[in-house]
Amino acid sequence: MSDRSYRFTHAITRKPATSIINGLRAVDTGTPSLALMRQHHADYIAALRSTGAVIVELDAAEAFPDSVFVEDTALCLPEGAVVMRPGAPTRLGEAALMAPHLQALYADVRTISGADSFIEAGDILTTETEVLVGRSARTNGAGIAELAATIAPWGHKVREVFTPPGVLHFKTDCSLLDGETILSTERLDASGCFAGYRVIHTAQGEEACANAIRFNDLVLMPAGFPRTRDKLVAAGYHVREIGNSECAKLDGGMSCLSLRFSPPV
Ligand code: CIR
Repeated sequence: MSDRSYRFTHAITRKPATSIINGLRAVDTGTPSLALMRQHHADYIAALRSTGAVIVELDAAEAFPDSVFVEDTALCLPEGAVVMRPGAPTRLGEAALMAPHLQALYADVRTISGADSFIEAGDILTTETEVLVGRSARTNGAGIAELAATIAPWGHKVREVFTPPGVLHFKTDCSLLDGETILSTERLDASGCFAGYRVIHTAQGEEACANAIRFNDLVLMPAGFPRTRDKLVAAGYHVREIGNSECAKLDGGMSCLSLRFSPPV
């Protein structure tokens, strides 16, 4: 089996803006500390870089409070990139801001452009064999259909799945660990969407750590979830825990903070 769904030569990140205190959140659990978030962000970038990848660090974009969560702006595949059309009105402009950085690395950059199409890449999980897209409050049927038509010529199959009610994004509740293994909350796995994959469940009460990333040899997961960490270590993964207390106040996790890809050489 190939490993292009988790081996990457590049990542793009964006520095947190001071306006992050106005970022979107489902429940207000307090104002994030920018200083601590910057420290966590630096640890995150250092972990990505330690795998040998090139990390592009973009300047903060003050006009967009949630712009540190770059993942939602694009889907990066081996053949090309697709600029998303975020369903959160305050985030719509973030996608266009990302486009030139993708065009610098990819010859083929497409854009979701239908007036009725909405899609955020936090709802997209790319495995070795398919692209799963969760319909959510941010991602609708028109967005999924437009993405499917856009990437079909590159040989990618989209499968529509559901994001559990009250959960921000599909990947809030799951992550790819390797070509055949998914980390998932029990509530998401219960929907049957991972039939055919090996699934490792987050420990009871630790659902908030389901948003992890496999990046080359590392699995980056939020710090503070010891039972799930121990399960991943026991399964043979090289786990790196990263502080996520401040991004968590804005419903953000490990995947949201980067675009991960290997542009065609
Ligand atoms: C939002 O609500 O859009 C941000 N506060 C959090 C985005 C997290 N992104 C992600 O899960 N991919």
